[in-house]
Order: sequence, then structure tokens, then C-alpha cells
Amino acid sequence: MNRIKMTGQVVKNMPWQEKPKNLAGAPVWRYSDNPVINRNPIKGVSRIFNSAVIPYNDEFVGVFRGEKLNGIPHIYLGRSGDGINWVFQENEILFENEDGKPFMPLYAYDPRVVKIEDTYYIMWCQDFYGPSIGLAKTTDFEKFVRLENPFIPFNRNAVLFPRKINGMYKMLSRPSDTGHTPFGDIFISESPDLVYWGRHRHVMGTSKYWWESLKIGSGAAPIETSEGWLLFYHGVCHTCSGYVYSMGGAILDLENPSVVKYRCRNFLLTPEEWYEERGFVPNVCFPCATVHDSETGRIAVYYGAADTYVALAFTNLDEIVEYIKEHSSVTESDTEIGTR
Ligand code: BMA
Repeated sequence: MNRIKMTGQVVKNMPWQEKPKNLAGAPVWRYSDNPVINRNPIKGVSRIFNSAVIPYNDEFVGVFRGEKLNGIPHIYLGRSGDGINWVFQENEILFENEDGKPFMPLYAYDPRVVKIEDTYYIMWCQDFYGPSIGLAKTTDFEKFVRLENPFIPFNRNAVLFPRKINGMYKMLSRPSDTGHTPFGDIFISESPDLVYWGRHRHVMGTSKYWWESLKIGSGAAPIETSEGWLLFYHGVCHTCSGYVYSMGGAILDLENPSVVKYRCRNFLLTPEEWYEERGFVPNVCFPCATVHDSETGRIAVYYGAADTYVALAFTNLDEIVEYIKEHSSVTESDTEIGTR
């Protein structure tokens, strides 16, 4: 039985795997048949990676970053009965504006999907006179209505919280630049209506631990637990041969999520397998979603691997929270409210 509780659905129809005996570090282990999504998954799409999955009815839907043959990414929809085998729609998702007119982003990448009450929201990075955040809603995964862009450029890695907190929608994001941003902290903003955003706060920045010393960005939508919001994020370090993306974990205060309660000084997952180390961009583990079973505490993390594949890793709530707490180092910039 789980000591720690988490909010969310009961998810049985996924091939959960048990923890192997010989784990060296964090209690996070890869799916034995990774990558879950391989090259050329859809006609006209060379790679799918950095994508998000959510339970929907008795199956799963996913919003996938699909790179077309001209190199431009768009978001594709997929459906799956087990979270592993996917059937994709052949064309990218067609977004419309609130008047029902076509309203397509010029490009769209790194989508996340979050359910709040009865609506599913998709966030991604798109051109808004420079890279910034796009936002859309759907209730049926057939019709996708774009909302106002939440932030001015430049910004990436936005993730909504799965419920309002003190009556407000909350969104994490990572202000950036026009290129391969050599800096970056996670901020949080709030909105009463998903149109007007304000009360921006700093959540956390890079750390002195080398795997996340260059920049960080939020990954999967935070999971509500009795210990706080469990956040899987990415941390980046700069090496002689480029950036290396690993997965980290932190726990944010439930009522006041700009306050970091615990933050793991060790990475939870770092590029070690061929599909993480070799691809279009080598050495990338980029978490974008979790599927979790509130009954057993099992958590599956979907992550992009080497900007080429989608891979899956497992953990469980009690062990991951315990590991994060046991290896936690927080600084004043983490624990303060984040305003200056
Ligand atoms: C970031 C984003 C991600 C990508 C990563 C590594 O800036 O563009 O989509 O996975 O770089 O290339």
C-alpha cells in the first residue's frame, strides 16, 4: 500500500514493469522495449519525440511532436489502448480560433497535455514573432480551439497545473531566447480565465550540480501528491560536444507552488542508452508527460530521446518522493516566494 497519496485516475491498461534489482541511482527504470515510438512513424514524418500522453476514456491519447520531411514540427494526434502501440492520424492537428476559422501555428513543438475539470488543454512552443507558448483546448480530441497566447516571446516549456489553485489557473514556463538558449529558470504565472496572466513568480533556477548547471525547464504536468506537487523537469549541462539533457525531480508546495520544498541534487535519468545517446540531437532525455495510477502509485514518464524517439520510464510514488527528499538540496532562491 502506498504511504503517499496522489490525485488522478486509476490506470490499469498499461504494461507496468517492476523495478529491476540492479539500479545504480534513482528509482527510475526504463521500459524494456524502448523506444516506444521509432523513426518514420507516420507517412511524411521523419521523427516523433518530446510528446505527451494522457488517459482518455478507457484508452490513451497523445499529442506528438512530429517533424515533417522539411524539418518543420507540428502536433499529431495518436490513440493507443496500452500506451505503447500507437495509431497516429496521418495529418497534423488542425487548430481553429474561437470563431471556428482555421488558425494554424507556423510550427509547433514540445506539446504537453493537461486535463482541468472536463477540458483538455494542450500547450506547445510556436512562433509568435519568435518562439513562445501556444495554448488550445479540446473536450473530444476532434475539435481543437486555440486560445490567446499566454505570454510574449520568448518562452518555452509551458505546463499548466491540473487544477486551479486558490481559484487561479497556474502555468509554469521558461523564458528563453530565439535560439538554443544558454540560460533558463522556471517561472510560474497565474490567470483567472486563461487569457490574462500575471503575478509571475520565480520557481527555481539552475543549480551548482553540473547536470543542471546551464538551464532547466518544466517537463511533465505536476502531479498532485500529499507531499506537494511532484515535478519531473529537464536539466541541461554544457559539454565540449554540446548540451546534455537529463531528467530531474522536485516537489513544490501545494498551495504556493513557487516555493520548492525538495529538489533532488542527482538526476533521475540521464542519457545512457543508444536511443538517448544517438539520434538527431544526441544525449537528450526530455520528459513531457506522466501517466500515473493513483491506486498503486505507479508512474510512467514519457520522454523524448535524442530528438528522435519517444521512450518510457517507470517509477513509483513512495520511492521517488523518498529519493528526492533524501537527496534534496534547496537554496534560498528555491524556497523563497520568488518575487523581487
Ligand atoms: C530544446 C528544445 C527541445 C529539444 C532540445 C534538445 O531547445 O528545442 O525540443 O529536445 O532543445 O535539442
